[in-house]
Amino acid sequence: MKLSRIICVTTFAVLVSSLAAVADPEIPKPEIVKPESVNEQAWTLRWADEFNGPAGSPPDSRSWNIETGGHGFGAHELQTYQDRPENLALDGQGNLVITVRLEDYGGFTSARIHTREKIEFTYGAMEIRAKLPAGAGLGPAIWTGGFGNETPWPLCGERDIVEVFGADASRAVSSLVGASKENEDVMVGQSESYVFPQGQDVTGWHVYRYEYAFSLDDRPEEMRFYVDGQLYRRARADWFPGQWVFGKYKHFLLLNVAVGGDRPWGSPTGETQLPQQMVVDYVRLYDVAR
Ligand SMILES: [Ca+2]
Repeated sequence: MKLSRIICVTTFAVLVSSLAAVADPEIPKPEIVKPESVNEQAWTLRWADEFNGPAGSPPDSRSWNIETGGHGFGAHELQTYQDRPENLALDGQGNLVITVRLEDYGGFTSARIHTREKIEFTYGAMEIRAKLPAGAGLGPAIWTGGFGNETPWPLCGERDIVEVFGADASRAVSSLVGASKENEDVMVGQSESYVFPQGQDVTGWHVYRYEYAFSLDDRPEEMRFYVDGQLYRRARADWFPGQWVFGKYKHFLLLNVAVGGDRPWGSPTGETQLPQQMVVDYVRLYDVAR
């Protein structure tokens, strides 16, 4: 589809993407090995949504809030979030589907849902099985935030369990976002990528898992990120360039597909295929024992 009217935004997005993954070379990088402290028996299922329900129905309102509107989130994002089945619905086969569309009037529509004040957590694990869209300007995200409660972003922290940066379907990107140690209004982010094996990419079914475990004996608290059971990232306060605020504030889960804006996924181009879908088989939240 021809999207020439918005291509002028591209240079802006490229500039921002170069700032997106701020990694301090002085911070030691951990070895990627399964830590001894992981005790699979310590995780207990607290909540899950398997997305079983009639085709066309919305996600369960006992767990989910549907956010609508098109205000750009302070970054000139292009999509208008909708609550209609064309953008957000169960498929009747056990999946939640978010569909991003280019409408006849020239605007993009999509959906964004979250569990604020319904399902909240600090420590624990989140596991999601999903297929994600990819394409220039598309920013599918499965993430947690604490904003809208008492503490503003970025001080409340943000954990991007998986995002896709536009057309790069070969990588699943996780990011931790917090505030600078010097200024709580300044955002500091740290991103790492899982690179899929040959022949796979984010558009296929994959299991994304995030764990946040308490400190144990002499080991500090730690986060771990997995794709299809492969541990590819560990994160600790000592390795994070900003304030490590993640144990302080309640977070909720968000699922959305953004389009464009001053973001690492860039802007849509003539190559961007639409409509596309984020399909989620399940989300499962586990508590961890101290
Ligand atoms: Ca399911």
